[in-house]
Amino acid sequence: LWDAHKVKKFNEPSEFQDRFISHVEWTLARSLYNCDDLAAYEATSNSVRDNLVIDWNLTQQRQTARDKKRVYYLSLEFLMGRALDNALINMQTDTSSSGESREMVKGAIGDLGFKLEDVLKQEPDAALGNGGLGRLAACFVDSMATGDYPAWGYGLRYQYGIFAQKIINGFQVETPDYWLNFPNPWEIERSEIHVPINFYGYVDRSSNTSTLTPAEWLGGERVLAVAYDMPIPGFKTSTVNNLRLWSARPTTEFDFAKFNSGDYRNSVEQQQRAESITAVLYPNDNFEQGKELRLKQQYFWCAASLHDIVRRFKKTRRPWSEFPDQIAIQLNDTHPTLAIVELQRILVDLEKLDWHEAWGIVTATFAYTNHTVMQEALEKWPVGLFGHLLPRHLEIVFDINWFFLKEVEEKFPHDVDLLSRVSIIEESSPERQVRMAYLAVVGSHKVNGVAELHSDLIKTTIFKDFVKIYGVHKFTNVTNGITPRRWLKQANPKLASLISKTLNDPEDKFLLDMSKLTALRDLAEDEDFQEKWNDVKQFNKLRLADLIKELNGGVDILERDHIRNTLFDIQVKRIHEYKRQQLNILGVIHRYLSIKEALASGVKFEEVAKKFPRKVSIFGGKSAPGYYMAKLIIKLINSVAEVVNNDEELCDILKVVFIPDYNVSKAEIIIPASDLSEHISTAGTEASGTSNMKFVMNGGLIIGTVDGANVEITREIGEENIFLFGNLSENVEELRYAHQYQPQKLPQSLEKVLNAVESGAFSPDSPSEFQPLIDSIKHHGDYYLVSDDFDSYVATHELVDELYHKDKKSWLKKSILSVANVGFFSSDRCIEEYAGTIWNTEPLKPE
Ligand code: 26Y
Repeated sequence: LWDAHKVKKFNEPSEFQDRFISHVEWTLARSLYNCDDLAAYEATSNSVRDNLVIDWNLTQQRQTARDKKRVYYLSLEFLMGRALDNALINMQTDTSSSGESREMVKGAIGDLGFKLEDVLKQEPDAALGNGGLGRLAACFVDSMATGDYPAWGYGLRYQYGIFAQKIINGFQVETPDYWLNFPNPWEIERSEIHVPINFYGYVDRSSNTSTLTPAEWLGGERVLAVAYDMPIPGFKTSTVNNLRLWSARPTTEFDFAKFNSGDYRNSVEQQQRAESITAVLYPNDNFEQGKELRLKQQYFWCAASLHDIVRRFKKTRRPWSEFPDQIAIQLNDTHPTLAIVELQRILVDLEKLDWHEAWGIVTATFAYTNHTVMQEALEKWPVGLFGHLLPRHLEIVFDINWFFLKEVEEKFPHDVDLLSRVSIIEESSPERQVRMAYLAVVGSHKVNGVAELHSDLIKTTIFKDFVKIYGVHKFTNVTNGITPRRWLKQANPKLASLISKTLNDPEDKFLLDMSKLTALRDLAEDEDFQEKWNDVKQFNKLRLADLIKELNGGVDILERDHIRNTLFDIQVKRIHEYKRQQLNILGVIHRYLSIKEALASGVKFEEVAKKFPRKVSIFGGKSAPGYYMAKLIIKLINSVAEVVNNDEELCDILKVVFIPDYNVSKAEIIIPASDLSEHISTAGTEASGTSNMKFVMNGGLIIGTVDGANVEITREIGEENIFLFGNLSENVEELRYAHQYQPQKLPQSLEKVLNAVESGAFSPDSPSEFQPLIDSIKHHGDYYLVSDDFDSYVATHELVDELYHKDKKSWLKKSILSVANVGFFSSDRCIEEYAGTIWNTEPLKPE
């Protein structure tokens, strides 16, 4: 291996300072006397990046030289957040290990007059994702590097990430997130790595008439995919993996045909359109729209990634049959399913392999992760649109389907119903559609769900027929996880340091082996320890109060003196009817009305305050721009906040806050501050949830339904340490059915709440403003079962209040036990399971 004998890392403060100053002078062309926090951020990041690049190069050389099986994680979303703090936590120098380098840099830039915290805040979030699926991909690349897996991520370099959310008059307003305003030190442009990508055109088969034999795909539009690489450092290892994001560029090819026909301007314009392919991330989460540009993005990305993967494989000069021994490709949902078709095309059309041999290679290479059972989130593409954009790929899909259906027919003769149910092509009107989830199942050797309940559900609902066809072993579960580096050490340094002191683990090894946390069990009832634990929570609550104040134009909403005995009740996630923020806010209204009623009937304030102790309900999350109901829920939350927060009679015992523009960096402040967080989806709708794990890892208790990973969280931390409520998933269908045939019978409690909303209590100027929300519960079948779960939700909140305010010790005990038992939810465990049961790969340790 190449020896980095000339290129040296910085190892100590003075070396860091030299590097920092060099970057100020030469990279930024500024002087230290004219260096603000932003420039300091750029210079620090470039310096850290220099160190990472050395290990990045060594890692890549090692992976090439050792020629072990590699993993490619294909995801249209990587919700990375900020990189610098994370790099400082993970990075190793030659003389110091992970974690220490952060302290070293902090001191070194401190001596130059900068505060690390202020410098870190300069970094814009890399917000290249919508929510859970994108953040999962980000946690996974962290864990793959930490576990020394030879693994790359492949995605798109959107110029605009998820929109920034502003709240204006209570409504969500979207503004563009142009995150590349300043030089981005975390990406390395590889202009030399550019792949031509084709669209449209036609198929030429000359003499061949069978679609199964090689064909040529000609004509159409051509753009270039240019690679941008982001270094992904592992924790306590010198492995630095790669995240490769593709950006669309015009080709430099000159269109003579157009030029000769005098259409020069048009040909330039068309070229310019190339860039629009990677301009913007689609802001839908769990809702499919079927836009052509989205399919174009998907193909652009799949084709570029596969070309890259195949090129790397061909350099090894191995036979094609060894492709699946060398390469595992994981599909993050159906978004990259075209990669299956593209590999088949490469093997048959370009490499001239026999169809069946090619298909054997393809299916042995791919595996597919499903993240939802909800119909509206399943991708389907109209055959016409598909064939227009990708004519050859459509033929291949038809052929894949033909062989698949033949196999089904042989196994289950004369079952025409079955054939039409499982066909990759849906015979729907007005047009046939390609069912991407079925294509992904047929083209993969393993399909996994993301939590036990969810993995069971996919086998009995959307993929039931496929279990019959392929057997149950094609389907498996890998329960999601989160990286404790970002979600404990980085987000909650105070808790991490209390833990490392308590465990006598100065090097933070517990962040690699979370089973070490079980030692905290013995301290769960130790009063001294409880007090320290509580102090950390208090610190984090104050930190969140500061953020809320800042976002509120410097005006405090929460009284500092009362924060210690105010319950912070938090629900932050995408706004979606199935996640039921409406249940939460209706619960808040119920509490408000109960307080008002008690006061009106003459009960003394002290008595009321005993029954309804101090609480702040905090919300945050974005709605898809076109999702009317979700936007109305945001408006309702803000309208309730307006009324409640300004009601002086309440003397601050209840507050409501909507935090605008929830994102990864805000999550790092919000999550550690929770006493209680809400994970209250209609049972059977939330595949896993991952913020539930983040809250537990930060010592927050959970109120939740028996849904997604809440089930396993309960198993791990014990049912006495979680507040579960509501109907079970097995009863959901029945309840929905009942709603259709008998008019909704609402519990009285909810009736009262809805009447208040309908009377305009929160929208005096337009009483009917929230009618659509009320109607969906009262008159349109209450699909999300708000009415069915309302009373048990309210009752469970009463238990929460009681415990938090009357028995703080047992609250703290539950909080400590939660963290002690959260180890299972490290994404390191999760990646090990993927490696062992799906990828068949092993770590490649630096020597
Ligand atoms: C089809 C397209 C519009 C689409 C775009 C984004 C479809 C889905 C998504 C995003 C889905 C998503 O974030 N799903 C979440 O994945 C998490 C990680 O597995 C789960 O924890 C969470 O329950 C699930 O909703």
